[in-house]
Amino acid sequence: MEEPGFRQRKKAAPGSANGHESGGEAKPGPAFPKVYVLLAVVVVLALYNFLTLVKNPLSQFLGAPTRHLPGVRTNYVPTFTADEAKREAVVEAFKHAWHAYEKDAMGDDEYHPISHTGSNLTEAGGIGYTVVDSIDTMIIMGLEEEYQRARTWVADKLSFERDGNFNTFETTIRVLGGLLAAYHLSGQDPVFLEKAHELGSRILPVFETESGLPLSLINLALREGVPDSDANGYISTAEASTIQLEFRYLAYLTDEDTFWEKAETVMAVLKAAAMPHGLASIFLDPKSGRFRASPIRLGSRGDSYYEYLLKQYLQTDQTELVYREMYDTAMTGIHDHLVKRGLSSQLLYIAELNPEQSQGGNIGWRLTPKQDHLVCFLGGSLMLGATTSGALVDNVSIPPQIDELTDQGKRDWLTGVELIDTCMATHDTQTGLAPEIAHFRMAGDGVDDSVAPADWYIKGARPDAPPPFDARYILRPETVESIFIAFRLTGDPKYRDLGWAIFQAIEKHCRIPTGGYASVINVDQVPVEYDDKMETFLMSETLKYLYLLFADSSVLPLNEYVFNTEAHPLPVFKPTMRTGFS
Ligand code: DMJ
Repeated sequence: MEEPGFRQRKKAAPGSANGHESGGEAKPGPAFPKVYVLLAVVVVLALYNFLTLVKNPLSQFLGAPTRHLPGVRTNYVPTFTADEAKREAVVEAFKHAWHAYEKDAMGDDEYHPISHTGSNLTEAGGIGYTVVDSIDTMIIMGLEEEYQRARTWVADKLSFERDGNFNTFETTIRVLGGLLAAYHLSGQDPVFLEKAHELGSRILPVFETESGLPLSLINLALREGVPDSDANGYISTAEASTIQLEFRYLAYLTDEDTFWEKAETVMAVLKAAAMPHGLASIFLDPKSGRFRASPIRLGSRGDSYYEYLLKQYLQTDQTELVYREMYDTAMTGIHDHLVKRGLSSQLLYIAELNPEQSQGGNIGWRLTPKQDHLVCFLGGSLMLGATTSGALVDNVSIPPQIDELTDQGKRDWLTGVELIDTCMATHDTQTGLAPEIAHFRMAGDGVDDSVAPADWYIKGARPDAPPPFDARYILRPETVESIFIAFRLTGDPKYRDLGWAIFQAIEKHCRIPTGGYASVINVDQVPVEYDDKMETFLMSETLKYLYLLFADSSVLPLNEYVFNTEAHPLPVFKPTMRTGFS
């Protein structure tokens, strides 16, 4: 019986039958006429088909896949060779971005391509935000000259002796992650590990809190953790739980267990603080180690908590089961409470829950049909989780076969495929770029039908009013990140087509002729208006994932690398120290 919602695969001839055929053709002796060979093949095939029908597991045993998962086309052979022309177009885009930055603002943390200026995160000077975030992309793209200049800057100019408050999470994912990936990909150039070790050591004081949860900010020169007064001293869940891949790999490389222990303690605190269904509010109190009453969402301040549950499990070669359990629980919670469908289009999206205090003082949860662009990382992540945490076999086929996945794996795969479709649907704008935030229609939402489309819309966007913040595209990578993973796991060329469409929209609307790329203020306005900023994740993530989408699939295989949340690839390893908690 075919499972509902799954397509029947075209029958492939079993490998053994093919073997017999070629064997028969090689030596067709007169004592064994061709007609008998043909007859035997027909009988074997008929028997095989019959057995497949009556006893599906036999097909698994024979190694003949029976059914494809939805989202996977059946009439093509996956090709994993590079699309050289498109790959080189992405390299050209990277050079256009990097050379402009290098000319106007080399060494500064951030770049403003319209005014041709750079700026730093604090008045104390820069910490290599853009340079370090970009180095591994240069190595991956084979940009030797650019890489050598960036490496020289790191060796000679990069300093963490900065008396200013830097965001713990951002510094970790961009700078520490960038240094660690550069160390690995450069063939272990010691300059990168020395800098990574120095930076990691300077960040360590943030963990000196009552709970072990980190403080949001670090004064790198004073080596002092600083609470974020803007957030009442609370830390975002994503910020606390998205430093682990980096500190764990640093511990592995340096043999200094402290780095590991601090990162792992955070995860133990989060597990103990558990909210129902594995879901997590977006703020934590570093004093008590408890969640604050705050929204539950897969967008800003929540996203990479879920991403790193899976990636910690993958980083140590699927040996730390605690992360798999936490991940599986969370994915079920997401399906039970956050996965929703748009009113008319039935587009699948991930909603948010906002806490509301009733008169009796109880907390209730109100559903908001809002999806940040950031949530689009989840499509690819779910597909990756389905083929690892949700797999029944060690090496899942490309594309996966139904019998290779657990029920949860099948569910997550389907949701991942659909979520990528939804994220692509949010690119249906005047520019072909997706907005920062999309709202989905709900029954009785009171939205004026003459203003908002029937499926999704940008809240507050009106022809006669200034564009809302939600209407921006700031060069974010999440959709192409998911598309890259989906391509690697399916080989379906449709994903290359989708990625190319996004790349072309970026080229058309974000590229500044004099150099660099800028964010656009309204994805539904042509010609666009720019915001004078080129986010560092354009070069570290968006262009890297696009490059990898069009590269030969042997480049950074997903079973050998985990990408940190800033797209810095870190190798999978087996830990040499005791790890894990329960
Ligand atoms: C990046 O810095 C990281 O991917 C982070 O986890 C979320 N946001 C940006 C890119 O959008």
